[in-house]
Amino acid sequence: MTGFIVHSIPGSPYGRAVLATLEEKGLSWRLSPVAPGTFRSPAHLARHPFGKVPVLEHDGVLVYETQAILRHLDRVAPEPPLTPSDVRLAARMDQLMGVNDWYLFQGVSNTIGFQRIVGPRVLGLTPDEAVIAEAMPRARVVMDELARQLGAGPFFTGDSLSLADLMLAPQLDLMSLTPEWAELSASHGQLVDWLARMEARPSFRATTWDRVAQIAQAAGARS
Ligand SMILES: N[C@@H](CCC(=O)N[C@@H](CS)C(=O)NCC(=O)O)C(=O)O
Repeated sequence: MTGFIVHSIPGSPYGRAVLATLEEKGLSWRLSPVAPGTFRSPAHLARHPFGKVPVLEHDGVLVYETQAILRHLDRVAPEPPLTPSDVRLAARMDQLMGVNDWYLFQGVSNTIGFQRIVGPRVLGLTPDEAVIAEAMPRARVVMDELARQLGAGPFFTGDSLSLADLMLAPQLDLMSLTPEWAELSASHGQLVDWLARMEARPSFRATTWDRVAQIAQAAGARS
């Protein structure tokens, strides 16, 4: 199989979901780092018309939108399967990937995670406490629902790792770096244990923010 190129940046939870999925599949990949400030460059807009990361380049095909990328990887490299064969569990996986995009990322991790971690670390911004406080009720709803869906686990769709775990873990890993995590996770021990198990996987250890930053530095960021 020809190589996989991932256009992304260190610290991107969506980018990490793609890299961790490639690792879980045992596929070799190359990072093409997108330089900060160049998301709207003609070169990057040609890959992603909405100016975001990640973008997967494989076999002459460009795929953007993380859900599409993960499903593409699961089709082109079927082993190990990361979509449950049971249709009810597959529906749960799809639902959770939607929850990740519409309720965990939008309004929670792109707010609390950005204000606390990404903004200060990448852009030198000071957290806006009012914006964080306003996001907390949404964060509590998301955490309650994720804990309910996980149940006893060990994974979101039961006994086997799925694309839902690989999408959700990078976002929750970012959230776990914030001071708000203590309150948000206090009554969700099983979710905390699941996150610890995900972070301990070789695929996650190989794709930490620091590790991807080292790879990006070696590759040299470009637009
Ligand atoms: N729906 C997109 C979301 C991608 C996304 O928002 N990526 C963030 C980084 S994690 C980004 O590109 N942010 C830059 C920006 O919004 O300008 C996906 O699933 O890939």
